[in-house]
Amino acid sequence: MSDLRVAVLGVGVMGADHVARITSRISGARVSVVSDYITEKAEQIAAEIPGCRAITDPLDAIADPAVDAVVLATPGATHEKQLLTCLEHAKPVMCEKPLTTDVETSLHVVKREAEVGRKLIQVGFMRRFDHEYAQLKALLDGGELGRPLMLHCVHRNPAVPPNFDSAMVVRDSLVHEVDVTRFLFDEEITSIQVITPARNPSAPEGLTDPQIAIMRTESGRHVDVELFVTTGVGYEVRTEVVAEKGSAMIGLDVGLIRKTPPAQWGGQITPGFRERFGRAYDAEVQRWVDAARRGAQTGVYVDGPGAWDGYAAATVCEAGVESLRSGLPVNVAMVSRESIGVSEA
Ligand code: ISE
Repeated sequence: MSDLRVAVLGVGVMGADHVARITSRISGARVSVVSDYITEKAEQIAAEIPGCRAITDPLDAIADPAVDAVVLATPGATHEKQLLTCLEHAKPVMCEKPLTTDVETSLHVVKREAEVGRKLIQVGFMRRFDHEYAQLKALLDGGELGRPLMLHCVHRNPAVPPNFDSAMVVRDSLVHEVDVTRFLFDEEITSIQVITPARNPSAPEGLTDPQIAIMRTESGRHVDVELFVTTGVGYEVRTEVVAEKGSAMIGLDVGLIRKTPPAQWGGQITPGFRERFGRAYDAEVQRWVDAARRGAQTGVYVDGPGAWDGYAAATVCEAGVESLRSGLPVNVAMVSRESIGVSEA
């Protein structure tokens, strides 16, 4: 089978990482096209990869005959059009979260994919590919802990880019715990409340940080998440499930522990999400490449969260942003899969 020829759209931090990953660590794929609104950046990257070209217009890049599949690492606001173009050309696409930036456009994409009749869209919720989350999921599914009841999460970033606003804490950071909740518990989130404790005086002006999100699922399970994106310390993502017959926690970041004079004890904290989830991104992209290559035989071009999961996350985040403004619990409004003809598989 020949290599999957991939167009990477958006070669900022995540896109450039994906180019490097596909070029050096992923088997069965190569980058044939790159595109970025900063043309020189795309041209510079293309020049370093044999057989790769830069194409300025992302929609032209998708349509190009030298492209079999697409990775979207462009800003969220451009995703809808790019995803619809991928569907129009029946090209498998791995889309960095968010699917789109609001519920209406996410639902439109889900419906369009259902009309096309092929699962072509995978959404980059990379935590599902992390070995610790996979272990936790297997433990819960194995039943040893009995019925899971609660999820306590911590999501701390050392810092965020200057454009990061209070709603992005929900849409960009909490969105991962939204997906983790749906992944671990296999059910939808029905309500969310975002409360705002005393503000970190070191947070940039206008950024409400920290925030606490409280969510409830269909069967009444409780989820709480501490979101603190300006700690100045390191990247800390912890997840603890409390179940009927015990509890389990991941994300303790216990690497090497050093004991040094005078009477000191300590180790290191992972600096950022690219380091913490680097192996998960590799696994995510490898599995997507394998599924896209097999797609013509199987009819399924993805292996992981799809457009429906992107839509579900968008509905919870929209309710979360509303709650952030009012301080009150907000019910999540989702259409049912059946009503729009979306199958489970
Ligand atoms: C960032 O966009 C990510 O996706 C990271 O995983 C998350 O931890 C961070 O808060 C987001 O800003």
